Amino acid sequence: MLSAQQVVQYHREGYLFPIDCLTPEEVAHYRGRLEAFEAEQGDTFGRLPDLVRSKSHLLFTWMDALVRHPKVLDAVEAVIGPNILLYHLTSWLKEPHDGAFVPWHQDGTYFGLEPAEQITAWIALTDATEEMGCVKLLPGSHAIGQQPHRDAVSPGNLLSRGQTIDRKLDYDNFVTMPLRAGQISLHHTHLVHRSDPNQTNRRRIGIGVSYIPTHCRLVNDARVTAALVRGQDNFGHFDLEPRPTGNFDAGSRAAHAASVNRFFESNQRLVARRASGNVGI
Ligand SMILES: O=C(O)CCC(=O)C(=O)O
Repeated sequence: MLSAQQVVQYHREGYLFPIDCLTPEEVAHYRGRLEAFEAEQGDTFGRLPDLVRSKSHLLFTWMDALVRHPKVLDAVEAVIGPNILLYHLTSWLKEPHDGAFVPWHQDGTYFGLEPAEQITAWIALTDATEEMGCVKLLPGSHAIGQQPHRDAVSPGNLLSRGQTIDRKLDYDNFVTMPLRAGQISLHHTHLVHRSDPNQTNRRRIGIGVSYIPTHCRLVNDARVTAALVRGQDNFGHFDLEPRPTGNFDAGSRAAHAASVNRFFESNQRLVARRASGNVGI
């Protein structure tokens, strides 16, 4: 799926885009399913609430299918090898002029994984232009390794802790990563990136999927869940997640709630260990 040159480029720059993956029919299907769910929830939910934004591959059979899309996994496999776990998933929704943004950060900050081989595939279910608030990044910044962040929750900040990198970098020299619906980008767990508000009258929808090779493990003493999406897991560092049997049915809601709670508890434990000096950064 990726050429040898593209893989070299990913390792050198910490990102790669655009990669054509979904057909227009597939984009319409997945966007349609997401918007049908939102409509069903009506005033109760409106936009996807925070918990449904996380790990929704456990809630919906169609999201489970999307994260296993062969073209997405082929691109990921070219970088991290054939045995692939899905560690986390976040739906990034920006409504017209809603002010939602993401500050400069590194994805690995609260993941607590080593080695640092986690890769995020950002799947565009709508166009994501600069005006719509696509991702911006600092090329090559993955090479600086994990940096300290401070939490800065504020209105519109889409990150769960509002975390932002606590270091002066050359923020003027960013690259903009626009995508068309159906394309994906890839970025490294340490790549410094951000995104600005959507200044258009169109929705911007991206599904950020964090994949890891099965040999990755958590550095804290928590045990969390992950989904085996390709190959086999000969390491057993994670409890494997069940695939949803329905859409937002009682069984998948229970499995989802348990996994999400364990994920955020583990993040919390990592923060505490860092505060007590137990983990480097
Ligand atoms: O979608 C966005 O605006 C931010 C995405 C992001 O931070 C990520 O995928 O890690």
